[in-house]
Order: sequence, then C-alpha cells, then structure tokens
Amino acid sequence: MTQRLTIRRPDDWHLHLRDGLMLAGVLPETARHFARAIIMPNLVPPVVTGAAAAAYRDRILAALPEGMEFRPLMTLYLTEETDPDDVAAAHQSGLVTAVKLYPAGATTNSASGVTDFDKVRPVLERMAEIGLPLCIHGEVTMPEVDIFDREKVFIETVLDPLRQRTPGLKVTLEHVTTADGIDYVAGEAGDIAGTITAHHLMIDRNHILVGGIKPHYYCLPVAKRRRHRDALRRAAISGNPRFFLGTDSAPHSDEAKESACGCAGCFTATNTMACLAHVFEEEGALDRLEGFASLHGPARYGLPPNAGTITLVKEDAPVPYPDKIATGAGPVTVFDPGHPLYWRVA
Ligand code: OTD
Ligand code: ZN
Ligand code: ZN
Repeated sequence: MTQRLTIRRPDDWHLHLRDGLMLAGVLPETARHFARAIIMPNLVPPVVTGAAAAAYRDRILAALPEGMEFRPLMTLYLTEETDPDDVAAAHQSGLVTAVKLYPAGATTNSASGVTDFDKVRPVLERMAEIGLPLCIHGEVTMPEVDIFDREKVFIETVLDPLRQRTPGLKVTLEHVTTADGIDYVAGEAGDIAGTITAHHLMIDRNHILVGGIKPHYYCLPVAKRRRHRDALRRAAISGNPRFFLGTDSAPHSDEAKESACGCAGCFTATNTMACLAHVFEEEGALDRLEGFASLHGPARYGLPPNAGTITLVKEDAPVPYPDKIATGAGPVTVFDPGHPLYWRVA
C-alpha cells in the first residue's frame, strides 16, 4: 500500500557544495529537494571575507540549473585574523547567516581554523551583540585525544568555557555524533542548538570497519558506537526544536575517497530525505519529520518556514538510487544506508 507524507519544503542547515565542476555536479542534487542551505566555507582557500562570500554566492547561483529555485545562506570561515567589522557588515547586508568555527586541522580544509581562541574573542563578542550565530565543528585535534572522544572533550574543554565567556552568543553545535553532545545541547539554556546528519542517524562505526575498510562511510566527526547513534535518533524524533537537520553532505571524487589516505565526507544530498523518512518511520515518528527537516531550523535562524511543500511516497518495492553521480570533477558515490530504501520524494 502506497503511503504519502506531505511536509513543508525542507532546508539543509549544513552543506558542502565545493566550487567549479564539483559545484555544478552536486548543486542540483540538493536544490531538487531543499529550498535553502547553510553553505560551508571550507573551500581552498577558505571563504573568510564578506567579499569572498558574495563572490561564492554568485558562483552558486550561476551554477543553478534553469528552473530550479534555491537560496544559499552564506557563512564566513573564522580565522585568527577575521575582522569584526567585516563580519558585522556582511551580516548587516543580509549576505551572511552564520560564522563557522573550525578548530585548526579538525576536518577537510580546516588548516586556517582557530588555534588560539583568545584571538577570536573580539569577533565572538561582536557576534553576540548583533545576534549572528556561530556554527561549530566540535572536535579537539590534539594527537593525544582519541578520535572517538574528540567531540566530548571539545564540549568540556572548549565549547562550554567559550560559551561561559561570551554570554548571549548563539551557537550551533554541528553534526552532533555522541550522546554527550546531545545531552549538552538539550541540557543547556536556549542559546545553543545542534544539527544532526542523516548518515549519523543510520550508521555506527562498524559500518566503517567491519568486513573490510569502507571509505565511503568515513567522515568527520567519525561515526561512533551504536548507543550514540541511538541517542541521536532519540533527539531527532524528540520534537525538541533545538535539534534539526544539517546533512553535512560532503562530496569528494571516488578517486579521493578510495585511497590509502581517503578524504573524510559522506555524500548524502541525493537520498537524504528518503533516509530520513526511513529512520523516522522505523522509530514510529513520521509525524516529527517535518519539525526536524523543515521547521526547527528556520525558527532557530529567525526565518520563515518555506511556503512550498514536498511529498514523500513510500513504495512497495525498493526505490533505486544511483550508486554514484557523475560530475565534471569525477564520479561521486552516493551514501548507501546498507539496506533498501522504500521512500522517494514525489
Ligand atoms: N566532515 N568532510 C568534510 C567536512 C565535514 O566536518 C565537516 O563538516 C568535507 O569534506 O568538507 C567531513 O567528513
Ligand atoms: Zn565539521
Ligand atoms: Zn561539514
């Protein structure tokens, strides 16, 4: 029996679109389903100034196929040299929706991220004043901290002190992967929210390592134990408006992924909504999907929900999704949840 679910058009509150040929290849995959997305600034070189963000926004809009509608919500990559006035002007003009903090070296193209948090105090204080949110990749990078503990240690040693010292700063802890992250966001006062990816709701670390190393499941923050995945699921279906979708869809060519030193990132733009419908149905919470994917994010960022809708349809037979999409920058493997998906967007 075919099941249908109509929800407000969703948004993606954390997305990597890249540039050039890769941008042209992956943008339609997102724009097909999502009305808006927060665009990550970790290009090479990173998007650090208002001028660079405006130019990048124009390249994104130029790459959008005729007839598709999509609004990129731009971000600035925070460095120790970032000028508070440039940030404030980019926010004031409506160009920039958030500033992004990468601890130096935490993930792909994050070498110019922050090492000395005192150096970015003036920017953070200005952001708190003007109500501009800070999106955070929440992992420490010290070699002595185990990769599976880096999120928890970041929260205790960096995030919490940073928030104490900057009252009023709106923070989004991005791509939460641990029960510790969920508990922190849920337990704190209202100026912190958390995004969750579709893939972290589906995989745990066994997917990466059991039966041979699977580079297409490798991303940062790395997937954790099953109990953490289950905590993410509980948060996503809880109806708590502080949790919402940020796919972290992060395309790399197969050549770059399938290597002795494979890049981090899962490419999920193509089947995110099908994966989410699968998870929410499995959890008996299809009625909470709209909040997670389409309502909580806009409310958090002070934007109206989208006027349009999408309809998710559950088929009797598995829906075929492509293994890969072709881009001018090479083939990009689409996230494989490891089981059939019966949902599609009509
Ligand atoms: N994680 N890959 C990338 C970014 C993210 O931490 C992230 O936001 C990427 O390739 O840009 C990844 O695994
Ligand atoms: Zn990140
Ligand atoms: Zn990301």
